[in-house]
Amino acid sequence: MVFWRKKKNITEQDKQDHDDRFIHRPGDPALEPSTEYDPEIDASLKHEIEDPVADIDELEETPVPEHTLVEDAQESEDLSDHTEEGGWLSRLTKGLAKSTNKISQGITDVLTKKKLDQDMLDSLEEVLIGADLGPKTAAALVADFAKDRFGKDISEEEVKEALSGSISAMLSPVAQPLEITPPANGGPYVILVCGVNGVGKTTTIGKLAQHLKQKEGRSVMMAAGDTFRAAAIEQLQIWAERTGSPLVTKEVGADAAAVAYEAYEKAKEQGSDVLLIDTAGRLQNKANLMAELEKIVRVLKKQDENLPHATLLVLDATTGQNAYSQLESFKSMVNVTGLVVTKLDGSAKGGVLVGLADQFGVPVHAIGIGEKMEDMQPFNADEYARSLTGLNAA
Ligand SMILES: Nc1nc2c(ncn2[C@@H]2O[C@H](COP(=O)(O)OP(=O)(O)O)[C@@H](O)[C@H]2O)c(=O)[nH]1
Ligand SMILES: [Mg+2]
Repeated sequence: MVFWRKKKNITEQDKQDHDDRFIHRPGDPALEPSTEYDPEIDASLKHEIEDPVADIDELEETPVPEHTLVEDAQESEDLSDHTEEGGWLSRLTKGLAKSTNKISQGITDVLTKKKLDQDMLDSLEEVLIGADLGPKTAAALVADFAKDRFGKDISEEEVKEALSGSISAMLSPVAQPLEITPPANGGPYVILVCGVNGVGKTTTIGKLAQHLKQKEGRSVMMAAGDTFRAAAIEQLQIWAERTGSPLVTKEVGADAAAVAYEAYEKAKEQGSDVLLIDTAGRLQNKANLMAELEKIVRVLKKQDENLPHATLLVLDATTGQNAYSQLESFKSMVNVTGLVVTKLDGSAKGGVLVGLADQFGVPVHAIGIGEKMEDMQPFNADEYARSLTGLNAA
């Protein structure tokens, strides 16, 4: 028997006790989240369970572990589309405005002469590099553009159309929506969400849950695998309540792999369609982060070797070139199956997505253009390319 099933009839008092312990109550100083990283506290709290698999077996003999399940998380907030007039496309275009302006203005500045010459091509390449597409991708796009046009008359519109077409062709192979397929072995479809601190993992989980529930009619459970700070758990709790998704948490400093394990068992028991697992991105160094992620994956695989079904890496577009090294780094730690690129609204670095697509070929499932629940959409190559090059007027 699995350990958390030991206590079958969880009473209201049990729930209250758990809540009192783990849920942040504003005004209770003891529960105020610490924003400082304290290695001593970390060392004392983290990785208490060295080998989670062995310990999980041991736990079968122990009383109910400390975890909170927000059952049937209250009525979810209004999940209707808050999209303002004009819908997603105009919001995408608005969100990408900074990136678009950079590229658009660059193209205007480049077209000083009528006929396309080498100077103009060099300047165009610089514009694209400046828009964070990366030197390799910029060179490829410019070469593609120059092919049949060198020495010929050229207009601004033509440059935009041509670039948009080439960019769209680069993006098309990676523009793959996240497809949830019911696992052959039963249980929930498990999605592990990773990325460095602050990129938007927790927010993305909230947006994903909303999308899966509202647009696809699926039931979702969440797991608070970022056990590093109380605030991280509370933040996910807010998203759980907002989207009406049950959430499995443990105390701050608990083993993230144990959270994932419990959540999987719980999701299976409750018949949830999808389990979204949040993770920490702030561990002191790459070795610790890698150890934690590997442990989560190892524990999940003990349950079913196909777990996790998807491993999403969240990348923050505002970090520009840094996103490339983050992808490389995470690819060496986990089997990244897809990307979500966030904060495209806040930066002029929207081109980073084109470079990532061109150089890594990892599927891009969705993009984030704001902090709200509805500010995420599946990634569409053509829409993105046209917005980026200024062809979709705001
Ligand atoms: N402008 C903007 N902000 C975002 C987006 N996604 C997340 N954020 C914000 O980025 C900050 C960090 O997000 P969070 O989900 O806590 O990141 P985590 O540390 O990776 O879990 C929060 O203030 C979010 O509201 C986005 O697409 N656009
Ligand atoms: Mg987080």
